[in-house]
Amino acid sequence: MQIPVRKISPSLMCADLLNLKKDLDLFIDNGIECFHIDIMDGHYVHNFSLGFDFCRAISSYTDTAQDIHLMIDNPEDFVPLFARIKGSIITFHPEVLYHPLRTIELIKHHGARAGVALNPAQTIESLRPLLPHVDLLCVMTVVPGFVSQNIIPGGIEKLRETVDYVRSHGYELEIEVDGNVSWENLPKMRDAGAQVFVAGTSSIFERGGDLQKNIRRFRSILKSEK
Ligand code: S6P
Ligand code: MG
Repeated sequence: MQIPVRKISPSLMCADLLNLKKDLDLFIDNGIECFHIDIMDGHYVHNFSLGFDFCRAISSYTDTAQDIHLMIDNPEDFVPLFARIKGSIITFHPEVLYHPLRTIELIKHHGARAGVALNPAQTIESLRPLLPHVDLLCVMTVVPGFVSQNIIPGGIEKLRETVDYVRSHGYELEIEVDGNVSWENLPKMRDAGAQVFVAGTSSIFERGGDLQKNIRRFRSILKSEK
């Protein structure tokens, strides 16, 4: 199987919303592959972030794919809404559902690609029945809900073991890593075999940083080999 190119997925929750257009233009000019959009409901996680109107506004401005991360209860209720975003991949947390396979089907039925997230408290084996049916596995290396957290203890090892498990079983899906993808952790996450990297406050959007320089720096780390 050919491993796809490594992708940057900037977490727009971490962007300066008062300067969003400037940042979007920079990302688009740099050929960014997708935008990571965190959706929270105040129930599944104790926070609120972005919403459907935000996705729609981005979609009216650019065709860049949206990597929509639903950290919400009852994700199936909102699939038809988010699937309206062209080129979207919709990732949900399967532990909130009795019948996650139905939600995967629903996402596909509405024309989007489907992803599932692996919580720090879950093992990859628990998601095994879902893996043949999804396009993306999002490995969380922080507990979902907030930006600027430290990686969970053993996060890199868990990512590596997860990648090895998925590849050794031959599942053809992209593996994303989300949470504290920092300058320090990024090379280790790359070497562990992740393919899509959620870039937030600990790298691309670091406080006082230069976004253009940070995009180049991120890319050059992704292009280097082990
Ligand atoms: C966390 C969320 C993530 C964050 C990302 C922020 O609940 O799902 O996508 O936006 O982790 O990046 P950083 O570098 O601040 O951890
Ligand atoms: Mg996320």
